[in-house]
Amino acid sequence: MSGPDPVSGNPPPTGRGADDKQRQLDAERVSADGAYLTTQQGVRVDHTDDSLTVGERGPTLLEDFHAREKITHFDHERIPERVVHARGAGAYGYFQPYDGSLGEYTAAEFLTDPSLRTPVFVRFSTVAGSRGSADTVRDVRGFATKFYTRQGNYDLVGNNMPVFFIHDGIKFPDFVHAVKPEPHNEIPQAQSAHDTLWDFVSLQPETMHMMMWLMSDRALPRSYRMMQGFGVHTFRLVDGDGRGTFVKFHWKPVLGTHSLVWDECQKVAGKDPDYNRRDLWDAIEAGQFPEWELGVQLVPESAEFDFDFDLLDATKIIPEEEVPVRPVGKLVLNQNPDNFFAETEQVAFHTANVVPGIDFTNDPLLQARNFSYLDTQLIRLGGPNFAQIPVNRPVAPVTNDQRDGYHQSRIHRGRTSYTKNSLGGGCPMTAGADQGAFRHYQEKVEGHKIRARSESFKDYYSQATLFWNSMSPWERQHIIAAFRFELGKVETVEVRERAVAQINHVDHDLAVQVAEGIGVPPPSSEVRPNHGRSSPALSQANAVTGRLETRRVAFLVSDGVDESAVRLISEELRSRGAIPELLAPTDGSVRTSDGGSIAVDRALSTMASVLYDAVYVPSGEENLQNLSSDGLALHFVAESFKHGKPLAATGHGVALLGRAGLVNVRLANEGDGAVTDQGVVTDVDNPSSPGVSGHFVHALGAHRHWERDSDQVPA
Ligand code: HDE
Repeated sequence: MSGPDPVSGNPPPTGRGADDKQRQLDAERVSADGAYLTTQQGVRVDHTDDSLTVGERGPTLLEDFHAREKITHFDHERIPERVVHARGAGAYGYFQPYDGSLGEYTAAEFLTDPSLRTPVFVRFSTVAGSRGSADTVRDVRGFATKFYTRQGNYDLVGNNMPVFFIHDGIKFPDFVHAVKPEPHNEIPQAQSAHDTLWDFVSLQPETMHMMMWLMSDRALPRSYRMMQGFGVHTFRLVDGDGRGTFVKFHWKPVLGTHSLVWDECQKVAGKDPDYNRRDLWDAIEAGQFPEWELGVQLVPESAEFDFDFDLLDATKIIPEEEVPVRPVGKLVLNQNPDNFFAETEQVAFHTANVVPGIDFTNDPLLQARNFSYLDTQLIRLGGPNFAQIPVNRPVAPVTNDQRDGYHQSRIHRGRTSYTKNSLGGGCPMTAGADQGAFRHYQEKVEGHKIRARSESFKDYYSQATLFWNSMSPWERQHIIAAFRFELGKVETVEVRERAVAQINHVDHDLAVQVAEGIGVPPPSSEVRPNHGRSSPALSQANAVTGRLETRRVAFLVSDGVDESAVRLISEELRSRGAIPELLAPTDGSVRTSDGGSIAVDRALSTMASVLYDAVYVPSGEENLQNLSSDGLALHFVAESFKHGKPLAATGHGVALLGRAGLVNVRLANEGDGAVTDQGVVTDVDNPSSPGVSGHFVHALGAHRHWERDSDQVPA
């Protein structure tokens, strides 16, 4: 791609060399196309399969520099994985503000100049699992963005939940030790459902708000592209005159916020452990670029104490109904990395990477993070020069007197590496605010040195109750089921009981239902009356957008399928950006009812319903006979139904839904045209029913259909 946009002057949106960062990376990108195999010293190699030995059966010689170098390099290929957020996936893109309106609050150019497209790298992650763990575990997701701004790198290192488990970073090692696999046997991997986590939780009531989020569907995102992001802490915007405004950052996905169900997640973890990683990669490769809107909640400093919680407490949200989220710009991810290790593994985010116009608050969790990230990266990336790794390098010029150390790759010229100097002409010079220097926000603070937490942090339950009150009926059912699952895996009865006692502070009815599911005595009475307040913005039921882009729809086909039905529905879905795939008992092609043939995308045995958003069974008498005797096809339909997914069937295909054991749902009969009930769309009379495609599109746009009562469906 080349040439700026003639109207905006912006670089083209995607492709090599598309922006300052990509141009910088291009200089580092290498390829083996047409090249000879060489040693690290550039010497060409003629043979790399046999070591240099004495005779054909003799010992290997020490002088075989090629073999030694090859093996030695291999021996050193691993670096420590991240102590948390070890498993992740990343992509490049850009951020662009909508207008200059934030200029009133911040000097940060990338947030206020609508003509600027700032290059970014974003890494999504799970928290507890190790690098090779599955994507679809119950966990928080990291959402870390590095903005390569012209004023230096700014990192917004957020999560997909707006609160955190603890108030103060000093407890972070305790929390992480509790949630990670237990130390004696390193079990369980990437799971919170075990004794040590719940032991910790039951003894640290400040975790309860976050535990509500963790037990909700937010912990099971359908896609990284369909989850919100949050900066979590209250940060500070600072204008050109040094005036501050409190700010909370939000990312809202354009495709809506959607989740999987727990049973599905567990199955996906086996069928495709790379589910979320693959989804991100495939969408970008297909040109369906993920997008989020950046929003801010702004609070004037004069209003710092107007809330019934402390703005410095990261276990609290500012309800959107109290302070609306103001949309300020768009994030687009449009390029996959070339090399996972070089880019996604070596990227180093740090909350203290700020640019003029953005500053910290005294949130004790944030303060600890400002220490931790650089510290951990010194060991993870092997020394103090990791900012020179291509993915980490700013596009802003870097000049300072920091020298030497492992992996120094720059050649600093000149005699001086100190400030002040005269021999180097006084360079590099310090800048004033007029030359774009970062000036720390001048906050007046005073107090005694103490180890104590302010009383204003100590309401542990009100917002946990707010979250519970804001959930739709189906979201509540999922939360109850999650608590029952997690605590049902806890072996120590006292820990189960203590956890239920904590839940009783959130809501009595919830605690009773959890207790009944895990065989401990339900709490006899309410300890805190439910305040009855709710925040509709917290419910995912209110985050449905009706958009179909990138939704995967399985078509169950076999010999004798009605081709016109397949074509009609697949064209309708494709026109809306969804992805139809034909699954058949074997790969290759199937014979159609009119004697033609259509290509199959995948064999049924290589896929599963849990890897699709919806399923369609087309007409064809022989197709129905084939699929009715195929356990995989019947299971596919039943499982899709159980997981609330939209289903469609036309002509003979409708009978397959009945045979798969769908219950409490109305299927079309002879003579009643297109019928839709609880996201199941059928038409017996018209194999290529336009009515079906319209209803199906609608059902798919709703994501899932939780109104179904499908507990009896065996899948
Ligand atoms: Fe992190 N966190 N964290 N964290 N965190 C790390 O940094 C830490 C916290 C988050 O994709 C580590 O380079 C402390 C909150 C993300 O590379 C480490 C505390 C939030 C990522 C670290 C927190 C996060 C990390 C591990 C409590 C959401 C992955 C390796 C004070 C707002 C970034 C590394 C990536 C990674 C420390 C709490 C988000 C050890 C001490 C709150 C998204 O430095």
